Amino acid sequence: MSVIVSDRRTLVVGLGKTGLSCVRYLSEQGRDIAVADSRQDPPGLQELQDGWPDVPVYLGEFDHSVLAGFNELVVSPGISVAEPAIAWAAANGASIRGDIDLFAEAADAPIIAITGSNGKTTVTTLVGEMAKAAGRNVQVGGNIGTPALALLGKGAELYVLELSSFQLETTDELKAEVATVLNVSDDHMDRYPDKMAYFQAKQRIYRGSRNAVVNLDDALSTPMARDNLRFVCFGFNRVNPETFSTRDDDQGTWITFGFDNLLLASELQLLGRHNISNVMAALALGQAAGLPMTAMLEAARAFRGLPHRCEFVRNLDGVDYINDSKGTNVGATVAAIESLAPEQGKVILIAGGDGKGADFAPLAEPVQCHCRAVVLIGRDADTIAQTLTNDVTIVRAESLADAVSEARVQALAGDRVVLSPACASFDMFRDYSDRGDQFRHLVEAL
Ligand code: UMA
Ligand code: ADP
Repeated sequence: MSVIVSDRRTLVVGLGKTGLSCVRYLSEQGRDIAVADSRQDPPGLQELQDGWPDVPVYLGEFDHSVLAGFNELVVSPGISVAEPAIAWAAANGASIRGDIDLFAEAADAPIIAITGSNGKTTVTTLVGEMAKAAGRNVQVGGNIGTPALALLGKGAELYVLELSSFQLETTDELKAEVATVLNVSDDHMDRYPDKMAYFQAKQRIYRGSRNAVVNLDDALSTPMARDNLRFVCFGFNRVNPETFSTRDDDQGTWITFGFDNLLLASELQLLGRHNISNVMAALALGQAAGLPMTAMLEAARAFRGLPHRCEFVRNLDGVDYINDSKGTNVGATVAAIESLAPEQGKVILIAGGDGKGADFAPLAEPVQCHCRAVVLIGRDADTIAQTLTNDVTIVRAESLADAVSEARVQALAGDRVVLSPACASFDMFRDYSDRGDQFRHLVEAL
């Protein structure tokens, strides 16, 4: 096969939200581009044909002879760089990049970059609220929904980016003002060969960063390479200079910085201990980026949390019903069980779905300690059941409606029914928000 490579030809791989944002950005730069998507009818096709009719599009299985004509591939996060066709192009000299890499080159204001297995969206949103409270023009995006490149050109004084491991795979050097890996627990094990590969993708967020926000309660949060990085730390019960932490006294649990009390956890509107950790992380990120403390604390007090994340739905017959549909991995569900277990009662957990290849073993102990019953739905119900002990009642349900009815039967006054599936939703629902909305409607109808 003869390969003709012109000066700089770029293939945008993927025609979802990210792909379209790359097409828009690269076209504005006057670059010679084409688009490929492995699907026959990708979501952005119509918009591409309307907006950029001259851009060539290759649909269907990636073809080596097409890829060979490009010396740069800008790959969407939904496609692994280990995908054989992408790996082939890389081995044949193409540079593999992503939208965050392009964004990093063009960004004209400091970047706060946030990754982690859990809490990304909560912390990203809260940091955005803190910056707004401080009167900054802040642009918030990335994995949270708006592609990073769509944030450019809006006069930002600060960017706040939620980044997934998928996006970080193709990010060479972000040069963030401040970056964090909030925590690491198993997720996306259907995409990575092992935990190390997932961890290494997350660690790329620190490349070229000036400040690192480090979670002292999770060793995997610490940057592997420390060159010239200033650390701001957070963690429970570690009152120290330059550290965001907590201290308990007769008024309750204080969030602290250094030796100063900042606010009481009871002033927050968020449920759960993990959300205290998220608030500490947000304060640390904001402080490292120069946001004033008073505005940050005001925003933390006002923040009501996000739907589908430990969200209170209703109390019926003395039982709280909680929607944690965004608990799509084991770490999130462990946090939900431990945070939401009532002092007097127990948790009735509704879990199950598509486990993405996860090891469910870490659920066994919290379930044993805090759950009265577990109601299982979805594809991986049996796999989860095998990891739980016999001491807790396990019930299978065919549908979410059956699961909610069954949970009501199992619950006693003082208990909490918690939907926190530890799994993705795609085997039974459109997405996690569809699952959470259906749960809320079912519970409201009880
Ligand atoms: N796909 C193909 N063939 C292709 C290209 C994509 O089959 O050639 C599939 C992917 O496997 C995936 C779907 O299409 O199933 C979407 O992939 P995409 O890369 O086109 O996704 P975008 O629409 O660009 O959305 C992406 C993020 N999606 C993913 O990483 C899968 C969005 O995060 C993000 O909001 C958006 O960019 C803007 O930055 C979503 C997500 O699920 C919410 N993220 C994962 C998570 O949070 O767990 C990582
Ligand atoms: P992400 O964007 O990383 O998925 P979210 O803020 O959307 O994070 O929360 C996802 C899930 O993780 C929810 O179930 C939420 O209750 C749980 N969660 C949030 N913060 C944490 C944390 N710090 N540790 C563990 N679980 C968390």
